[in-house]
Amino acid sequence: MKYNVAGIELQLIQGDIAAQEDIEAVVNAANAKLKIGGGVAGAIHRAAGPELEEACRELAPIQVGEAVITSAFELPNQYVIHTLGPIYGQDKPEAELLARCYQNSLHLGEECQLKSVAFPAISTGAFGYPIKEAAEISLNTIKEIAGELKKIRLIRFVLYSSRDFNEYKKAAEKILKK
Ligand code: AR6
Repeated sequence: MKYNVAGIELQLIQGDIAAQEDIEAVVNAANAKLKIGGGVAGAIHRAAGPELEEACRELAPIQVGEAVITSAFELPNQYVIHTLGPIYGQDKPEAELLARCYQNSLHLGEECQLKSVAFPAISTGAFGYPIKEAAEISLNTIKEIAGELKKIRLIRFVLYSSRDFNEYKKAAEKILKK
């Protein structure tokens, strides 16, 4: 699925965040220590190789909502942007903290002159954020800041399951087609 948000192409696909060959930076749903972990962080670190954890060491720990950038090593991308999402029901205000992950990741991408960034659905796995709410927050945040982005021309959401992909599609029809 493709949408146009203030001149930026926003794509929704079902797939693996570690297999996005045509994207400059992929976003990692990281843990505070920037260690390997499960889910997205596991897939990204396994594909990038041990040098990624090494590069992360001097940047850790990060705060909820913060984003930092490293090289992507063996991944087919140039960079990994690591962001720490809120744990649902624990880190508050959770909607604002989740929005900050997207804002800070995109602003960092912009500072690094990137044209394309791919996101997973941050916080919706181990951190328990309901996918419908998380989809709406992420798309509304992008809609709000799209006009400030001058370099980034492609934002892709890589959703792991068909259920998550369908939730994103519903949210995008509601938020981006108005
Ligand atoms: N590609 C795209 N999406 C994926 C992939 C993949 N390869 N694998 C899982 N997802 P999670 P969080 C989906 O748990 O909730 C880690 O252990 C998954 O189905 O990766 O922010 C870290 O170390 C879900 O929808 O991230 C942290 O401790 C979404 O990506 C903690 O989990 C996010 O799931 C972070 O939790």
